[in-house]
Amino acid sequence: MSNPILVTRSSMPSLNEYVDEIKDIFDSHWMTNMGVKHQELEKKLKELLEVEGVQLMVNGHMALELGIQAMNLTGEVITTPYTFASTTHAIVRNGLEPVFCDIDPKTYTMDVSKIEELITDRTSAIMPVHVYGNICNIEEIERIARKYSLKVIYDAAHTFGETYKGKSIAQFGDASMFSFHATKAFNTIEGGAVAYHNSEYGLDLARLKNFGIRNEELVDYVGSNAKMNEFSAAMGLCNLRHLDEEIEKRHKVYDAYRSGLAGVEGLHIFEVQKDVTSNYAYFPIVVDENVYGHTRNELKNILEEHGIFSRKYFYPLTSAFDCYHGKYDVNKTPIALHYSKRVLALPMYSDLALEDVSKICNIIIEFAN
Ligand code: T4K
Repeated sequence: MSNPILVTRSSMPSLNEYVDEIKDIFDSHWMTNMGVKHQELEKKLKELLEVEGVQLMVNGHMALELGIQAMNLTGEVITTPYTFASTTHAIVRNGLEPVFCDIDPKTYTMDVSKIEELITDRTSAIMPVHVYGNICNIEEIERIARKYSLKVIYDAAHTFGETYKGKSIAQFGDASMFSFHATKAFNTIEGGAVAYHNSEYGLDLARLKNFGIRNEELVDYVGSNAKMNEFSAAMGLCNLRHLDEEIEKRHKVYDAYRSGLAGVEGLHIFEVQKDVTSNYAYFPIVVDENVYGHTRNELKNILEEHGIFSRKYFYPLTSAFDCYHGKYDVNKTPIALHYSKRVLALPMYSDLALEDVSKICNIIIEFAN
């Protein structure tokens, strides 16, 4: 293969479409601070996500940090270690204690049967993650949250555009955070959002992303600066026009992988869950080395020798990060630990040629014992 194939490749509109979209920014010289592009994108996302409100942010991580801050949480937050650094860091950077729940071996989202045993009188919220395109057991999380009066904020970084039982994924929980990073199925270059149902909460978020400023003379929150700029919002407006097409192309890549890898013993592929419309954000496989004949790391290396760059999303568990100095015991989440050592995200993006998918599949098949 001549050109390397990376784990993903940003989707972009045509240059002309983007230039058209940013022309009025050059006319007005209004580049940030909730300008017209920002307002228009928020309005469009609110409609698409079918929620009371959406606050755009500079990235998904700040959306998560401020989403938590606006909830005035205290003590402990039950979450998952099987995620990107952002989820756990957002809890810790809010002065809260993450309490790690193990994952479900089918979806790699939080194992809801293990949540209640982790609840203490210090627990204030649950922060589950919809992993890849797999969504959490929403009904059970809602039941538990109601029973113990806990807030629920979903890390929905991977699931923009998905629906569950015909409803937008953003309708569940008190709030959901989405990432619009360059590597996501929908991107604003860098960007993110919090979607919510309570307008008071939305007002707090709007202030928090703008230094806590209420008006010219009143600053009554210790806020941050997390405003999305107009060029990012313009990219979002362009990409939103192509969202359906983007997901459809990813769907074709997903189908090509599925048929290409069907029957390879020792590899697990995720099926789209019942009642879910997927955005096909990632294509993870799970390698059982005893059956496949090679470890996940060996497979990653052989792919690299062919110029194909996969990623270990998610390894290591966030609870094992050096910055936490061994504070959390990874053995308390054995299922998450097990799969973090075996999962490999293969290249996935809308422009990935189907013949490249078949080459990748053939390398994986030939490498199997
Ligand atoms: N929660 C969860 C569950 C998340 O997965 C994430 C982000 C967040 C929260 C936080 O959201 P943000 O604050 O990021 O909005 C990438 C992304 O940077 C990150 O957004 C994402 N999750 C994570 C799963 O993946 P890296 O370190 O793997 O990215 P990087 O730079 O290695 O890029 C991967 C590939 O993407 C490259 O090999 C090529 C391609 N690429 C990359 C960039 C930057 C492009 O085609 N264009 C680009 O501009 O983290």
